[in-house]
Amino acid sequence: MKRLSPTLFTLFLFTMAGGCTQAGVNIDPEGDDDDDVTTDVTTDDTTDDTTNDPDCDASVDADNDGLDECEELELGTDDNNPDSDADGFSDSEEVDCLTDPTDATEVCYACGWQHADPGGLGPLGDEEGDTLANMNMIDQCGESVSMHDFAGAYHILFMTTEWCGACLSEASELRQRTIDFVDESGLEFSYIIGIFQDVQGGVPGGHVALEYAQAADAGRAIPVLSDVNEELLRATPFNGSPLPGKCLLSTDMVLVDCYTGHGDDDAAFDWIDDDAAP
Ligand SMILES: [Ca+2]
Ligand SMILES: [Ca+2]
Ligand SMILES: [Ca+2]
Ligand SMILES: [Ca+2]
Repeated sequence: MKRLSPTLFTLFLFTMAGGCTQAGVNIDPEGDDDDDVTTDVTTDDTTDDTTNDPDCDASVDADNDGLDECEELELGTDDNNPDSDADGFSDSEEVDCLTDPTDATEVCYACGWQHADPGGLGPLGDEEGDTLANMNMIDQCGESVSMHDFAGAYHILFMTTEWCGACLSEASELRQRTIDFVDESGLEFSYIIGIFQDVQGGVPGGHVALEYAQAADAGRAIPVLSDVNEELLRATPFNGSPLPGKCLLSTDMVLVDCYTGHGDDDAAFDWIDDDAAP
């Protein structure tokens, strides 16, 4: 069940309402001898046409950023600049990753995760039925990631240490398990690997996430997060043993079911299928 992002939803409504693609039917509705159709092509004539606004052309993408003139008008972006706020991410990349393409302080995650936190998730807690705390951990791209940005999709949080060899063997299967379940169900799902101890049993540094992602062949298909602030065990019913710990997360980041040990997680996948069924 994929949700339309607020921006895309706005665009969707905008498009359904006819957008701004129609040339004016009545070229001079005010009777002021002002030929709106021709003057509005280059000026934002907000006091004149509001319903038949010819200020944009949905067939034109002059800056080749993947957004047409009308989408850019709606978003407030520059249709002659592929990166309107000059933050290094194109206007359409920012639409896809749910950041503001007109605000340079909002940028996409380097690993490509969406900023999907709807805000206000809760009530927070560490027991089943509670909403998982909005922890910050370091991902395999070296960036701090807020947990609630993974809202909107289903997840299984796979909690392990760097030193657990059997856990790494299972972690190496998680990318394929994710692909298989997504293909079969059509749902948005991913494992999230959370590492709460390094190879010496200490607090993991941020670099551990990248090393573990490489060892587990996770690429950027699965978030691999280093629990640099020691929050993970406090945020879930899992006390660190036996390994690995797992928590099924709903699309609202609720801790649905937490359990331990190796396995194929079929019960969790069945729950997701049932939850998503109409
Ligand atoms: Ca464009
Ligand atoms: Ca643009
Ligand atoms: Ca940008
Ligand atoms: Ca931005």
